[in-house]
Amino acid sequence: MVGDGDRQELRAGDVLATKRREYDEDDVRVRPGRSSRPRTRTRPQHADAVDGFVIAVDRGRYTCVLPDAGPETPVVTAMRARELGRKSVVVGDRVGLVGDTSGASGALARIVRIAERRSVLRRTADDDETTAEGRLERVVVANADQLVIVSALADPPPRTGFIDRCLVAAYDADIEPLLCLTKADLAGPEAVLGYYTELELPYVLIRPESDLAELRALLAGRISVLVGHSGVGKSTLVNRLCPDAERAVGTVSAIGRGRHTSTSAVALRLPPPPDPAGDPGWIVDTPGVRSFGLAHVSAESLLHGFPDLVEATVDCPANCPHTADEADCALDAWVAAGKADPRRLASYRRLLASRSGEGDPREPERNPGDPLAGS
Ligand SMILES: Nc1nc2c(ncn2[C@@H]2O[C@H](COP(=O)(O)OP(=O)(O)OP(=O)(O)O)[C@@H](O)[C@H]2O)c(=O)[nH]1
Ligand SMILES: [Mg+2]
Repeated sequence: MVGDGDRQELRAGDVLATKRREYDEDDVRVRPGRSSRPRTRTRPQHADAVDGFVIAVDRGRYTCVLPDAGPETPVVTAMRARELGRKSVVVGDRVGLVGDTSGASGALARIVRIAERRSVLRRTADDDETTAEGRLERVVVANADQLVIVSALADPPPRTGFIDRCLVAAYDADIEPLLCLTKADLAGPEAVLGYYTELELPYVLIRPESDLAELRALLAGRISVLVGHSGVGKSTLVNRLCPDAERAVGTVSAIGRGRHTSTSAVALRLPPPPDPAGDPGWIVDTPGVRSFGLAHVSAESLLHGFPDLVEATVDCPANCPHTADEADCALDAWVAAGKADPRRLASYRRLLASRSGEGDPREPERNPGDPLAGS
């Protein structure tokens, strides 16, 4: 740095030198870059924010629990700070909270930060990216470790196409799938399990009086989200897992469709495991969905939901679309050689077709071979 004293001396001695001094880099006033400009007004630091975990969202109110809260600690109700912009806050989000986090009646906190998400489970209203519905993307839940795909074995009948879609969503979001087959008292699991033989897909069977120890062990220490059609028994299962949950349970109508008894996603703390030091984990009950739109998943990523087919594609020509009319697609030979179930290939191709706007939009997840598939 040149001090003022130096400058005085130069000015006194030589005009040219003074001029040259004007161009010295020490004299250049660099405008602070955009990123380094303090933005305290629009982006407060909120160093005092406390961590919260979002367990429910209802009309702009977010129910959060603090990290060390026990089951008896009151929950904190919060709203989103305006500075979050359009960023949505969903169940499973880990957030920063300021304001009144006492949980006292009427107290309201503010969510000022959303932590980076470990995983994001999304679905779209339909499969076609070019329609408004296809672009309408919903984040179902953030930070889930496990996707529990709940399918009843009867009433309503299982739909392997729906399960296949959930598998695509799970693998795409880096969430481990678990197949949960409910109402095993009404029908056997053989048909569904047979369809997934090559997949090594973990599964549990649930009947009204079944022991849930195996499922509890799979849920311990993780955030698991239940997805499935309406009426398959998600809330019934949550009530059995968490006796204090008191989730509303519906009736399944004569045509085998539930009535969407649950209307929003809610995370519930699982009871402590036998090892009290262990983290019991969380289970998220979600409202039944009619379909699981996959417009947000690229055609290439769809294949990740079909690990039983992936290996075959190394023999496909470059940029193979894997469609049935592609004569050189190696998937046909793979299935013909008995290395995968032809119904799985058909299901994959139905998904490919559905993404490009073909296929039957009314029954996108019903595969031939499913019970009632032809009706
Ligand atoms: N027979 C039999 N019925 C069951 C079983 N599990 C649930 N149910 C019945 O299925 C119906 C629907 O159960 P819910 O738990 O409300 O289903 P849900 O998946 O939460 O439905 P939505 O909230 O609408 O998505 C209820 O009448 C339950 O009693 C089961 O294992 N066996
Ligand atoms: Mg429910």
